Formats: sequence, structure tokens, C-alpha cells
Amino acid sequence: MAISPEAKRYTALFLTASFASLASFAQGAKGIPEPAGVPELMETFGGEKVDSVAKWEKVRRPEILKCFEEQCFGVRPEAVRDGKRISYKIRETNDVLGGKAVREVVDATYSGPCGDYVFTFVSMRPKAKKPVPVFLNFFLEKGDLAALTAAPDYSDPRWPFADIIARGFATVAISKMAIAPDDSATCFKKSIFPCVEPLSARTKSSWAAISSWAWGNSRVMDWIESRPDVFDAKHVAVVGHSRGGKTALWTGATDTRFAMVCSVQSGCGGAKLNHVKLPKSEHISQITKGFTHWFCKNYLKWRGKEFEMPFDQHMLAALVAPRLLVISSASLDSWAGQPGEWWTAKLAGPAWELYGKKGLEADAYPPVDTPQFGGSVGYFVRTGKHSITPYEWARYMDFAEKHGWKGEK
Ligand code: GTR
Repeated sequence: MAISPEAKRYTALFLTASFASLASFAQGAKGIPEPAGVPELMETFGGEKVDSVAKWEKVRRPEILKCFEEQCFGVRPEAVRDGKRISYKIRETNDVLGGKAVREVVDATYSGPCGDYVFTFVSMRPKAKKPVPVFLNFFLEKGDLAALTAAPDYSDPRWPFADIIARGFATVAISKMAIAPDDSATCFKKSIFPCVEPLSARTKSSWAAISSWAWGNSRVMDWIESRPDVFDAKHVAVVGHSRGGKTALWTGATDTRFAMVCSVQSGCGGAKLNHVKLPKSEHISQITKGFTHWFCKNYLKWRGKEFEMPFDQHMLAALVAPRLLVISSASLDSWAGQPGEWWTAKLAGPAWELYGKKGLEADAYPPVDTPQFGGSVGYFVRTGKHSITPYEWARYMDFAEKHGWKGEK
């Protein structure tokens, strides 16, 4: 994948910002900036109070979803709204991890109005006697699936499948590259997009990369559901780091079959609240310059207008209710705006309360490496920099087990 000069500048900016504030949040709770003017979660855009599950599910949830579609991630064309145009073929099956697990490489074919599109994903499951929960890894693998599919013993700390299998869970990984390449030059050309509709049909609210990646996650979910003999489709988590974390949130928002969503350092456009001043963090003006292909064009109009936005990321997070949600940050990752991520977790809580559940059970920003896992919304900040590590994976499995997910070896 060619990296544009713009993207290189952007990466440099990102690194500088991260290192400039090493100390900012290492010491914990006190002194995190307070948000101002946050849009009311439990009030409709028309000003009506939302005080019941019925009102939430019939009015507020759909209008928030529509708002994020039209203003942020884009609206999907009719021809990708369901999984009906897809077929799956297992290309390869191997025994892995000394015979403890089975690996399958799956080719999915989407037959669109404008052409066929084939994408591949990889599944690893323990040789268990009953169906097991699944952790879907939306993976930021850059090599167009080469590493994922090349060798059965492939290993990567960002996808510690041996640890996942050891706890009796299955895991499936799909690369962002499988659905749409991550650069504005080719994203809409050499991808799922032209098989769905002609490029000339695109408008300011058309779906973009993040929406297409989330769509891919849902198609993996279809496949998981089609294998009730081995997978427990009622317990599937979607995990994603950074741009993958934004994708994980949008996956959970648009597809309620996912029982758990894990957003890892997803920052701007993901879990970072906009209505809070965090000068060292990424803002909409920056993200839409470096990564125009992630969002719909309407999103550009919010550049520099964060405090005027009638919607914010706590509303996106609330779309996951009443299911499980973990938002996590890294101590050195101020570019992702850690306190803004905590505020999103906190302010989404009333959606869980409607269902008689608890959101984030915490009143202050936590010290590092101290998960706040009391409610159905969890939060933690890991010591270290912007990445997903086995630490994150272990915490997500802890959270799942705490909520009754059972592995089986
Ligand atoms: C950064 C970008 C973030 C984040 C990240 C990533 O450069 O500014 O929004 O998504 O990349 O995906 O690693």
C-alpha cells in the first residue's frame, strides 16, 4: 500500500502528539477536563424525554443511528443491507496449536448488482465438545491477507489466538484490506464499493471505508451463525483497534447480533467525546484531512465545530446498549484523547439504565491498568502506547467471563 505524503505528515504529527504528553494521564483520576454542552442522550432531537425502553427502541435509537449514518459513516446502499447476496466456501482446514485447535480459511463471495467481490477471513477454534463464544478481530493487517492466510502457525501479538484458544474461545480475523484498501486513492475503486453501485452514484452521505469494514464484520457474523455446531452465535464479541475500534463501534451499532463490543483506543470518530477540550487529541479537521475515505462527505462540515454538534460519541456508544461494551485507552495515547474516551463510556450509561442494567460503574478516571469492570460498560487505560496487545485481549476475555461467557477446551 503506497503511503501518501499527506499520510506521512499525519503520522509524524500523531507521534509528536503522543510523546509530547507522556505524563498527562499517568497519574490517574483528578484533573481530567470536563465536557461542556454535551447533547442530551435521553431526549429526542425534537426535545421529547426518553424514559422507557419502548421510546428508546422506537424513536431515539433509530434517530441516533440515522444521524450517525447521514453525518458520519454514511448510508449503505440497499444492495448491501442484508447478507443475502453472499456465499461462503471453506478453502482450507488445518489442525493447529499441536492439534488443540482447528483453523479454517474461508472465501466469501458477494454477488452485487455491479459485479462479484471475493473476500477472505480466517477462523481458529478449540476442538471443543460444544459451541463456544467467538472473538471477532477486525484486524489492521496491511499485507492484503498474505500473513493471515499464508501459514497456519502465523502469529501476531495483535491477534494472540493461542491465548484465546487456551481460554476455550474461538476467534475469527478479517483484515480491513479484505473489504476495502485503506487509502483514499484506491478505497472506492478496488474494493467492495464498485460491485455494489457505480462510483458516479456516490453522494455526500454515501457509505465509506469504516461502514464497509463494519459490513464485512456482519458478513462474518452471518457465517458464524451458519455454524451452530461449533460457534455460540449468541456470544460474539467484535474487537478493533484505533480505526478498527471506530469500526467495532459502528459494527455493534448497526448489528445487534454482536453481544459485546471492544473499542481499543478508537479516539476521534470512535470513542472520544467531542464536547471536551483535549488539544493534544485528534480532531475532525485533522482526521478528515488525513483519512477522507473513512467517513461520508457530510462529516467534513463538522470540522472545527465540535462544540456545535447536535450529536456526540456517547450516543454512538449508547447504541450498543443493553449489550456489553468495553472502551479502552493507552496511557501514552493522548492523540486518541483518553479522558474523552472515558467520558463517552460514562455518559452512555443512561441507555443501559433504561434496561435495568448498570453502565460504567465509576465516578473518576482510573489509574493505569485498573479496569473499571463493575457494570455492563467497562473501561481501562493500559500503560503504554497506541497498539493492541495481549493485555487488552486478556481483559476482554475477563470481562466476557465476568458476564457468564463460558469457554470450552
Ligand atoms: C491515526 C489516526 C487515528 C487512528 C489511528 C489508527 O493515525 O489519526 O484516528 O484511527 O491512526 O488507526 O491507528
